[in-house]
Amino acid sequence: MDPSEIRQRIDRFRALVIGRANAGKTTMLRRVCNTRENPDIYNSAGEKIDPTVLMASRERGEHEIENELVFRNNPGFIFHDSRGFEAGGESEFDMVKAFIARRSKETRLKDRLHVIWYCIPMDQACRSFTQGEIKFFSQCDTSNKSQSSVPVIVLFTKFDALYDEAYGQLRSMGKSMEEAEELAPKHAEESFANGPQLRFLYHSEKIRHPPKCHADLLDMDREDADCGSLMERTAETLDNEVLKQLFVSTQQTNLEICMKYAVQM
Ligand SMILES: Nc1nc2c(ncn2[C@@H]2O[C@H](COP(=O)(O)OP(=O)(O)OP(=O)(O)O)[C@@H](O)[C@H]2O)c(=O)[nH]1
Ligand SMILES: [Mg+2]
Repeated sequence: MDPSEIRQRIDRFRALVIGRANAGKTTMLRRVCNTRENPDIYNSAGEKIDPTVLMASRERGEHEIENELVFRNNPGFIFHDSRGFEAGGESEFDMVKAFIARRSKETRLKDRLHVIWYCIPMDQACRSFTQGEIKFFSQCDTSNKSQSSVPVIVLFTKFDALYDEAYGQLRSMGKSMEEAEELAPKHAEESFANGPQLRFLYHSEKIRHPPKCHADLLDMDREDADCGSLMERTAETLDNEVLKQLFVSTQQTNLEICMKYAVQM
């Protein structure tokens, strides 16, 4: 079946992006849709929202998870955006949980939530998980017995901050600037792979609902940045062939993914 036909039939691929303020959510979505523009925003009734009205409500700390964000450059995606729920954000947490529960039960595939991208930034001095993040992975069960579960993928955003740190460490170990620059990515990736974040996420008793997988995202603020790992991980986690094809159809520019998942339907 032709991808445009699939899109017409079941519409668009719906992703929920969660992450604390400044985690790099919007920047990542722009990269995914290959644009510098801001998304158009629609309320749950499908009416377009005036960005200045939205700005004012955001300044008041309101963040409407029901709103649908669509980038003109790639209308194959519908995004929902949540700033997470830091200490004390009980009602925000309940709202997100209710949204996921409802959207995962939608009978029509086009209304259903297809994936959750949970952004955890790596540019902060203290890289432990926040209370909000721990709460999500210990209390939010995104599986739904009667339908497919909604896969959660953790995105370690601003991963370049770890490269910078590794560079500093290598320099203090006596490496030249050139050597340190060359070795920094591998050094950062190895330290991270054996570090406390992944151990906690996948092996801590506190984490009852670990993510399906994770991806590292770096330099998303640069136009030539590569978000292929996010696309690959997402395609891999979708267990429904129709959905997988829909996702692939949003990736017209990503030839590698299109070829890998080009299945005869
Ligand atoms: N170094 C680096 N900076 C990044 C990266 N991604 C985003 N940033 C920067 O991080 C800042 C915040 O990015 P946003 O995309 O606005 O973050 P957000 O999560 O949407 O923030 P809110 O909408 O306020 O919740 C911006 O200054 C970006 O340029 C990255 O991969 N590396
Ligand atoms: Mg944002």
